[in-house]
Amino acid sequence: MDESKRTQISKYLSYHLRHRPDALGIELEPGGWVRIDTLLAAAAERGKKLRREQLDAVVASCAKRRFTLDAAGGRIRANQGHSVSVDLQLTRATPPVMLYHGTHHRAVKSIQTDGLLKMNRHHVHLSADLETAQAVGSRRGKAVIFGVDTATMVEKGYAFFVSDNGVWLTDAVPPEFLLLD
Ligand code: HQG
Repeated sequence: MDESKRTQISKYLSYHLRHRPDALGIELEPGGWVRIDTLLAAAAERGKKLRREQLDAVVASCAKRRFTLDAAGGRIRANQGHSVSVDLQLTRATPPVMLYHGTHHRAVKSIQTDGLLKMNRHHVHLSADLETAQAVGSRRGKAVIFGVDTATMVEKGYAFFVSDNGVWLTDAVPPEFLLLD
């Protein structure tokens, strides 16, 4: 399978597992899980030919590890990034003392005023390293990177979660915890 086919399948899976399971007539189980045979059958009914080997190859080759298969290999989920209401069964974790959020320059003023908001996802997404924050921020134009003083946030009782693919998640980051170079 070539790169563009993999990207196309990855987008198809992200769209349905994070945002529109209803478009396939399926429901996410707690944790965001979907039975793979149900998913493939629903896709086939709608004219989308997707084979189990292709799905496995996309899951295995995704550098961002967007998807996880359960231990038995019967179910798949997106690790984060959902907009549909689902309990991802995340466990609370203590983050590194500083995390990063990459955004585009047009959002900076608004973020400095209102802090980081989850917008239409479940959480604010934060990265443990600058390179990832840079890549996330450059998706929509010139990237600007905020540091997040997670040490102080933890002291004050804010909750953090980490997804299976290492993305740090929290409800919101008020402006007083944001640092900009
Ligand atoms: C911005 C991708 C104005 C925020 C990425 C971001 C990531 C504000 C946008 C993952 C704001 C939301 C998540 C405020 C936040 N005023 N703008 N007060 N607060 N924003 O896509 O973090 O490829 O929902 O800075 O790589 O960009 O999907 O979040 O620019 O890991 O796997 O509002 O999505 O991964 O955008 O990206 P998003 P994000 P995938």
